[in-house]
Amino acid sequence: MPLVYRTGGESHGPVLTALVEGLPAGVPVDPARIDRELARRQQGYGRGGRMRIETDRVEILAGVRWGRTTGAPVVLAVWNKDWENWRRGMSPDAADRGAVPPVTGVRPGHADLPGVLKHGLDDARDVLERASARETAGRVAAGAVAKQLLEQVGVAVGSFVTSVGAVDARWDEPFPALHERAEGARLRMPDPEADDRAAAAVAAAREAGDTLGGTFVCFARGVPAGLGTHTTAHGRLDARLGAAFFSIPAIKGVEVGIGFDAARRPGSEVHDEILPGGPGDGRRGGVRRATNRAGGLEGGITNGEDVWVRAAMKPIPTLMRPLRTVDLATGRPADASRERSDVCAVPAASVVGEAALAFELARAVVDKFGGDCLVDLRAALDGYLARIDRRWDGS
Ligand code: EPS
Repeated sequence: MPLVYRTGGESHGPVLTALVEGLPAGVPVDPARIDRELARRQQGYGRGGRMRIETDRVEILAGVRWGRTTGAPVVLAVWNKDWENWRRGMSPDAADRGAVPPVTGVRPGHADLPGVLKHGLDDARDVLERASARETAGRVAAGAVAKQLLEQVGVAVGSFVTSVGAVDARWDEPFPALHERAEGARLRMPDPEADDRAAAAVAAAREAGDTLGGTFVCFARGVPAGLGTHTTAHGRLDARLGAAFFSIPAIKGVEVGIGFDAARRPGSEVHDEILPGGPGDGRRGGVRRATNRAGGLEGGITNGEDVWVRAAMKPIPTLMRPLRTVDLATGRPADASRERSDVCAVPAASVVGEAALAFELARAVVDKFGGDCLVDLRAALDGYLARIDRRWDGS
């Protein structure tokens, strides 16, 4: 059974949910670990007032007993505190219709306009409540469970921010060190000087009623060679990662490894030379690479190097100094609607990206090594690693 997740819930509804299906039985699930990921998603300089209202915590409703998965679907809930202020505005009861005014100043860059056109609506709130990146709390909860599965097979996931607006960070060290430094930074930048300049840029954008996007890197270490496949279009792991990252709200670009930069260089400066390996290189099939520009993927298959993806987030479309739009109700020129929002959510997006990467890798692990129970999965992994590591000794 494939590992999949689905989310439900609105930004100002009672709850955000995630249902994770296809997890092997026996995976340790610690709710405190999920809460830690939810808290990381709430951080970052430039978040709006909502993050002061919410303290996201998971409630596990199904599929986990005495700290371990049972093999049944895992159902996760993150309750919205702000729901108290929206009981009638977001009520399912027809009697509450009209309790809050409709949103008609559709925002350029948001799902507002295409959403109302597509679904035949006249209030953009019916769209924005679901399009809101608040939904990513559910994804991060699901990703936190995937991370706990990955940990059981020796895979760790991290991230850091590489740019905010026009401010670029330096990131020329091993990924784990960059991740560690990002954890303490205001904008998850591993370069303290750039982090300061980025914070100043966010403050200036706020002052100007504007917003800022940026780029971030997500990586996974300890990934065994052989996840994904070259044999089908949909099974190529880079295709799956691309879809997963593009599904994060506001993501407009995704690169695997050096991505677009590879197109500018000759092959000799792109491809990662294969060298004899040493102790600890078993997950790479007993070899190692001189570089990792491919982002750990060749032919849609992991090669045992760190898998790394870089994504570009556009600036959030809710501007306090609004852009021009056409009012849905009148058809007349108007200012785009304004509501409480973030000036910059790139640090949060990088945490959401970790969840996306973790989930796709967990899915690929379950695809390859089996999803009924963790004991069988690990036995299959161990047997496989022994085989790829033994290739050179003739056995
Ligand atoms: C978000 C919660 C939202 C926004 C943001 C992400 O809270 P509210 O809309 O109540 O202020 O801060 O949503 C958007 C950027 C958006 O475009 O909708 C969250 O929990 O991440």
